[in-house]
Amino acid sequence: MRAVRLTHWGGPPVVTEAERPAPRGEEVLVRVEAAGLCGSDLHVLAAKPDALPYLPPFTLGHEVAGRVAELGPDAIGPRTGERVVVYGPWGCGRCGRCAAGAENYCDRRAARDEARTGTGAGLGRDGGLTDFLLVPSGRLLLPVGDLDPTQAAPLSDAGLTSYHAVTGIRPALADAGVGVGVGASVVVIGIGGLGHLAVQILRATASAQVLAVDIREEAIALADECGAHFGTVVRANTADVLRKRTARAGVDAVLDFVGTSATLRLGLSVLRSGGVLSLVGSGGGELTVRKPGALPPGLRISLPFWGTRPDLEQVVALARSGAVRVATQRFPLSRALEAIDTLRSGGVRGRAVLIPD
Ligand code: FEH
Ligand code: ZN
Ligand code: ZN
Repeated sequence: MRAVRLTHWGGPPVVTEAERPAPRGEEVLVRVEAAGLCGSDLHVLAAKPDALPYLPPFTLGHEVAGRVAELGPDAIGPRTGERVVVYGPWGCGRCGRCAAGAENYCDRRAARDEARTGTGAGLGRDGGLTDFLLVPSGRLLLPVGDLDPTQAAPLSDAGLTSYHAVTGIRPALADAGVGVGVGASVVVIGIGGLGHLAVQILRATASAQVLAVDIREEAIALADECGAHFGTVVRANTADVLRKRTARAGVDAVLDFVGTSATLRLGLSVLRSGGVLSLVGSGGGELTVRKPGALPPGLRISLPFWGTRPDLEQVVALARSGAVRVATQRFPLSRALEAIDTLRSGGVRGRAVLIPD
């Protein structure tokens, strides 16, 4: 089978021939039908030696959907032939967080990082840019019924991360409704693979006004298609424009899917007191947290990471209901290297999805 692998730190992705794995014990073999590309794949490819707790070589791809092809003798969960999406954060499976389905916040993560055994498919363990993916346990598989696999795969990362981030700002949206009855407002910064899904998830699960911001006109057009109430490319007066849309002292929550110092500054400049800033994007931006200082009183800052299995069940249900639709740009697996270059150059609209051809 083919596999797009990171063979050594700083090396280019390489398409190699690999043995089809044979599942043992609880393991489950999934025939990959679709695998999304993520900005984090680019971070993995660009990482300096020892920057990440992984040991190359391994196959890339942590956003995977397919059909169960073969079960280990002790496998639990979905049966052969079922279409599934792979829950990407592979925790220890036994701590309190994992037992609650929050393997993204596994209590043993530090020890597992220390061991450099990898934290999931394509993240130190062999991932889904291949024909067959070996998954440690059926607990990491979620049936998706007849959902198109090119829709299902991006839900396991872009959709799940966006849904989890929206869950984290719900308290601020609930607080917003107290008093004069003017609805809540949320600014979504960065309408890419995650941001366009966050707009849809907000429209499907909250009554808040959704204000979209990006540097690209085509991204604002996508936000509009996804149901944003308002969208603007970033300009010098963007903070004023956004504040004026809220009919009050500012917005209740900001979802920053870019995460640079500039987007963090913009987000902070439009938040009202007691608002929530959710830093999702890995842009490396910084902000100074100090009292006394310039931050809004009562500011709540959240750094959500990926999502829980219950979150994944919810976002898959939204997709199956038609409330969430992923904008995808499809590539055959044989053109994986081209897809990675297209993502790196900012040329992907929505989410890039690779399909074994
Ligand atoms: C995964 C692993 C490490 C960093 C970031 C990520 C995200 O892409 C998961 O959504
Ligand atoms: Zn990712
Ligand atoms: Zn755990």
